[in-house]
Amino acid sequence: MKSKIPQMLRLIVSFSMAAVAVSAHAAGSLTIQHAWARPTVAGQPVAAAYMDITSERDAVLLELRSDAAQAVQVHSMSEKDGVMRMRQVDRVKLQAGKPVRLTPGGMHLMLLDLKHPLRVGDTIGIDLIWSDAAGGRHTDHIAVPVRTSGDAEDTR
Ligand SMILES: [Cu+2]
Repeated sequence: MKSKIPQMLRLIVSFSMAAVAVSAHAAGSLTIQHAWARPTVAGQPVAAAYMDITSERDAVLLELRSDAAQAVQVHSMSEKDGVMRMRQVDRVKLQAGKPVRLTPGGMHLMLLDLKHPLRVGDTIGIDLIWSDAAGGRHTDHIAVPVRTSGDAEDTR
């Protein structure tokens, strides 16, 4: 009988650890705010989209998809010799609790090869595929309104 007690304790410990792991998994998530995409000019196959992304835990944005475009990239902006240049960013690090702001003039999403022109009032879907330190792969789907300006630009 005595020898069974440590065994039971081990079981209880492993059960409670499993419970912690599950709840941490469920709690980790992305918060996306102020998402919007610009309407396209006729004939333009690309559009920019903006949003604030905050992760509860350290995470990495791996990939983006949209129902409105063949491809979605993250671009950074830099100025060189008076010319603004865009460069693709492969993986965006999301530090726990620190918002990554995608804004006009800064880092932004680029929707490439649009399947149809984006008009004010439209809503497009964007999937954010990200992974956390534990290696889990998650997908967040968001609905992004097409509008001519962000809803919170003035407060930034
Ligand atoms: Cu761009």
